[in-house]
Amino acid sequence: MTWTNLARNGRILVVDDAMENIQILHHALRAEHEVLFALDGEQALQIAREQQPDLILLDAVMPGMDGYAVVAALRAAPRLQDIPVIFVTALSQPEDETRALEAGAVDFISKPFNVAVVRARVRSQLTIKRQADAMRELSMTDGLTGVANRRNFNDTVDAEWRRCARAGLPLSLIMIDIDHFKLYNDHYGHQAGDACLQRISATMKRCASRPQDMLARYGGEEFILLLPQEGADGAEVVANRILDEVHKLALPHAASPTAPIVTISMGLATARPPLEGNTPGPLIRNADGNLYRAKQTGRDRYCI
Ligand code: GH3
Ligand code: MG
Ligand code: MG
Ligand code: MG
Repeated sequence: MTWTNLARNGRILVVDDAMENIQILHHALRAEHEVLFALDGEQALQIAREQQPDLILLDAVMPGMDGYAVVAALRAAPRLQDIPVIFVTALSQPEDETRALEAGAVDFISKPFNVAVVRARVRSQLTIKRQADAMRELSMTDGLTGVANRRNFNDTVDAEWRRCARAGLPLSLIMIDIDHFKLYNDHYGHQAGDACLQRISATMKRCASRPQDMLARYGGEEFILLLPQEGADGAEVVANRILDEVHKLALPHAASPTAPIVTISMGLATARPPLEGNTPGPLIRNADGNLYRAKQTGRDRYCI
């Protein structure tokens, strides 16, 4: 099996203060999985943050931060809280197991263990993790266009707002609406309308490609682009790029009074540091108001 296949079968972090225990688990799992290891709790958290394992096998009794403290720290960290943890420990009393499950572990294996049973339990947790990941991805994605959905946008914009506020950085939004899209559907049919939404959103997505940028479908034919750490000038650069690229797409729109091709209108809004208030609500309303002006003043343009 190649390394890529191993990664596909799951990346497992083994945490134990005794190297020989790590070696036993590594030996048991390495044929099917990519195995990382840590010798104490602090190191485990650091590797978990850096490597995002799919599963953690965790010793309970370790000097310093013990397994229970590690689970508690994982459950409290937004980026780590969904990583399942199986305790693998010499402890074997019902109260040890209960305490581990209550702290947030998904399973509890007492030593000495049977290697085949460990492998089977690992596989089963990885399958559950994969399904949960797929569900989460689905719940955050718009089914038609594959871009983020509105709920995902709402969560992300709140988090980015707080991040930019803390860091003293600006945050920009571009609200986007396709021009005369009702006429497009009436003329070409709803299926062609769907295909048009897919083409336009894919094009717009390419225009804002920094990792923190997010394009979301906000409503039917309305999109919103989140540009954290971007000031007004940068947002205008992106808006001009989107206008150009949508023009270049040149999707015919014979029924449009604006142009013979599909066009879009945009409203830009930027919050300059220091970001005030706890929520980006007023900024979204500002972008929406500017989109309205872009529509009123002739469409196929952006307003600031
Ligand atoms: P304006 O230039 O003022 O934005 O005009 P418009 O016709 O685009 O605006 P309006 O809000 O009147 O119409 C939006 C249209 O978008 C109506 C609706 O049928 C269509 N629409 C919304 N969601 C979808 C979708 O998922 N697929 C398709 N094909 N059409 C959609
Ligand atoms: Mg130990
Ligand atoms: Mg429209
Ligand atoms: Mg609309």
